[in-house]
Parts: sequence; C-alpha cells; structure tokens
Amino acid sequence: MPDGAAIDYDGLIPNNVGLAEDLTVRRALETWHPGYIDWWKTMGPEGFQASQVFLRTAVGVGSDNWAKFDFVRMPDYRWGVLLAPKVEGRVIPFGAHKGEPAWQEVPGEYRAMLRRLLVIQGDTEPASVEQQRHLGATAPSLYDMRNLFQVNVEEGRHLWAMVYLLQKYFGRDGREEAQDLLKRRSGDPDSPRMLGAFNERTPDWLSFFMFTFFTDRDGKMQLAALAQSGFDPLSRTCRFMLTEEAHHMFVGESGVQRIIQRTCEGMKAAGIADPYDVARIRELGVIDLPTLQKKANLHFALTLDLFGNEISTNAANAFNSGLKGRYQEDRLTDDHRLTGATYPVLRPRDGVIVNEDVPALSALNMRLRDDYVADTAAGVARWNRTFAQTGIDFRITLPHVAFHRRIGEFAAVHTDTDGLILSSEDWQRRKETMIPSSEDDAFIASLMRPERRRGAFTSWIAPPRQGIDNRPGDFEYVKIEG
Ligand code: BYC
Ligand code: FE
Ligand code: FE
Repeated sequence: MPDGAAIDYDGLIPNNVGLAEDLTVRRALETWHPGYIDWWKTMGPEGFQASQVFLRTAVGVGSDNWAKFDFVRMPDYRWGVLLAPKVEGRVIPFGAHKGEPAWQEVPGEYRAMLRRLLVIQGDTEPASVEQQRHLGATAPSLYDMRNLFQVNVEEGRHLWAMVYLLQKYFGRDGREEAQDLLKRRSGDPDSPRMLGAFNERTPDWLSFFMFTFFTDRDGKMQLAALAQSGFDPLSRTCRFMLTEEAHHMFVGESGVQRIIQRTCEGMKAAGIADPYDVARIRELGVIDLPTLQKKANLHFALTLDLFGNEISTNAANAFNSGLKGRYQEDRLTDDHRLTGATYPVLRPRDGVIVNEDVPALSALNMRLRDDYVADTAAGVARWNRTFAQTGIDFRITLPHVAFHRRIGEFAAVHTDTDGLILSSEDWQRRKETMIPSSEDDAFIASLMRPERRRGAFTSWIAPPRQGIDNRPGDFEYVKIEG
C-alpha cells in the first residue's frame, strides 16, 4: 500500500498517523474519547443507539476500495484519525510563500489564524449531528434512516479529524479547544455553535435533505479550499474528509429528487397538471412543489451566509499566509498570489444591486461563494430532469444571492427572489410566498410518520434507484431491535 494508506485498527483509536508510537497525542486523544462518547450518547442520534446499522467504515484512504459495509451499533463505530497519503515534495501552492516546501509543523506567525480555522471547521461537524438528532424517529424508510446515521457518524469523525490536528499541533490550547468543541450546543442561547446556519433547527426530513444538499456542499467547498493548505496535515485531513463528503451530498440530492419524483407521479395519477393546486396535491400525502421551492430558497440563503462577508481581511490573510486556498487552486492558471488582481463583487448601492471590482484578495469569500453557486446550480439542474421525465411543468430555481441574507453586503436589505430590493412592508407582505410559512412547516410536520417495514417507503418519497452497497430493495438496513 502507498505511504500512509494502511489503517491501524488495533488500538482504541483507528488511525494512519502512527498513534501507537506517538504517546503524547495518543494520551490526549484517549483522554478526550470518553467525553466524545458521552456527547455522542447525549447529543447524537436519539434512540437507536442499540440498533444494528448497516454502516460503512473506512478501511483505507486510497481512492478505491477504501470502505467496507457491515452492521455496527453506533456507539461502537470505529471513529478514527485518517489522513490522505502524503505527497512527497509538496510545496505551498499559493500566497506569499508559494513554492516553499509545505509546512509539516505549524508556522509560528500564523498559529492563531490556523487554530481559528480548525476550530470553526471542527465546530460545524458536531453541530450538524445535534441538529439532526431527532430525525431517526420519523425516518421515511430503513434505507433513509441508515443514510442519516451514516452521515451522523461521519460528521462525528470529521470532529475527530479537527481534534487530532488541535491536539497534535497546538498543545495545551489545542486540548482546551477540543474540550470546548464538546461543550457548545447547536441553538443554545448561552453557548451556541459558531456559525449561523448551524444553530437553525432541522426539524423534519425535507429540511434534512435540503441541509445535506445545500449546507454539506458548503462543507465540500470549504474543505476543498482547506485541502489546498500549505499546512500539510490539514491538506491531507481535508482530502480524506472530501471522500466521505460526497455521500452526504448524494443523500441530499437523491433525497430531494425522490421527493420530486413521488410528487410528480402522484400528480399524474390524480390527473392534476397545475403545480399550484396546492390543497389537492397535499391531500395526496405528497409535498407540493411550491413548498419545495420555498425550502430550497431558505436553505440556499442560510448556506450563503456561511461564506462570510464578501469583502474580508480574514480571507485575504488566510490566502496570503498560505493557509486557505481557492476552490481547485491547483487547476487555476493565474499567479496564485493575486497581489494586483481584482474580482467583481455584488453589493447594494442606492437601492439597486451593482457589480464592483475590488482587490481579488479581499474578495476570496465572494469567489468561493460563486464557485459554490455554480456547483449547486448543477445539482438543481439534475433535480429538474425529473420534471421533464414525468411531464410536470415545473422547475426549481435558485433565488438571487441577495435574497434573505443575514451576513455580508445584503444583510441590510430585503429583496425578493429575483434580487429586487423590497421595503420592509413589502417583505412582510410577500415573504410567505418565498420562504415556508408556519402553515407549510405544519403540513410538512404532519407528513413525518415513520415507516419501518423492510423495503417500504412513506407516502411522500419514492424508493431509491439502487440500494446501498448493491443491497436488494427489501434489505433491513437498520435492525431496530439490535
Ligand atoms: N455566522 O471576515 P469575515 C461543514 C463572522 S461547513 C456567524 O467575513 P471570514 C459542514 C466571522 O467568524 C464548512 N458568524 O469572516 C457542513 C468573523 O468573526 P470574528 C465549515 C460569522 O473568516 C454540513 C466576522 O463575522 N468550515 O463543514 O472571512 C455539515 C467577520 O467575518 C459568519 C468553514 O467555514 C456566519 N455565517 O469568513 C457538517 C471553514 N460568517 O472572527 C459540516 C473555516 C462570518 O471577527 N472558516 N462570521 O469574531 C472560514 O474559512 C471562515 O471563518 C468563514 C468566515 C468563511 C466561515
Ligand atoms: Fe463534515
Ligand atoms: Fe458532511
């Protein structure tokens, strides 16, 4: 196997970072471990902790055959520390240190900035598990329940990934940050998670699928930018996390696609052609398409906030110092320093939205957000094929980036989904046509009835095209009785 590809499963903590020989870090992680298990049992999935779940576990870190599938009780999942193989001779790909050997130790002058990035990244992982903890009870099938738990255990592992870096490279402060990552709580007024969207509720399965489609994709973009890092351990960690991340977005994309499919099939069977005939469509026990659009609007806007301010000195510093690159930095063909370059940024000016060129370094959050929007739009286009295939006249669209924002240039204005600036009165009057109303939420909540028979799916979602690991349709993905 290539360097770093073998995983040691002998000790308490599976790893490919030589923990057996690294006594200090092994002790720090073993000391942290009980607190993690305690957090998992109290803040992780509610119920089902004794159930046998058909989960994938990493057995290697290469690009193929890296995972195996088996029945595991979630608290026994082998969370571990897994880094992608080291690339010999790797250099810092961008910023002021471009071309110097990649750092194997923390560069002292950037220690605080690096620690902050690790803590923010680490904080989102347990936050998402907390947000999703009540969903097992209302799973629309055993297949979906298993996918939820798969995402949850892997987000737990992503927390391990950041905790390892903090404990290995940041000594005492790192150990303190690792403890604090177990203390903050999603939505807690006194000690909330760090970023806005991670304190929102994920009360139902439509929210879960939208979250994994939109918000896990922010994870993909941020991890891709950090995978370029000149701090090599971070780069290697993020590269392996991205392998796992693909499944999370698959869960979201296919989840929403299956909902669309079920709704379209239901409408056809009932002879309803008008997607806005909401009352009749809801009577079929499926989710009407305008409500899906409103949910997409909401989750897109919440996720855009995660890119921070369009114009940011933090982002410029993180790039200049070689800590956080751009999406696919290694495929871009400019000078990778951006000292004289500019980038267009959208901002509201005197009641209209204009494009202004600003120094490219300060616009890096905006740029990553643009890359995110393009990646998201491709996913939405895949959803829209289902309308064409079933002959229902509808399309999901992404709202304007100014819509319903709380962070950045647009936080101060209200707009409609086309980006037209609205007065507060107009916004109040029209908002329930653009984001879910409490009545929409109540309707969705009314559909959340569990389906636990093998191979069965609840009324509002179509079965998947394929089982996990090629298992048959009636496979018992979760053995609830354990
Ligand atoms: N909420 O200069 P700015 C994932 C703060 S998702 C609250 O624009 P910067 C996952 C900001 O912290 C990926 N506060 O900031 C997905 C700063 O505060 P301080 C997570 C916010 O640093 C699903 C101040 O405003 N990873 O993995 O350029 C499931 C000034 O802002 C927010 C990362 O985000 C907000 N939304 O940009 C599971 C990567 N936005 O320091 C997991 C690491 C900004 O002045 N993080 N603020 O007190 C970063 O790269 C950057 O910190 C950010 C913010 C892009 C998040
Ligand atoms: Fe993650
Ligand atoms: Fe994820």
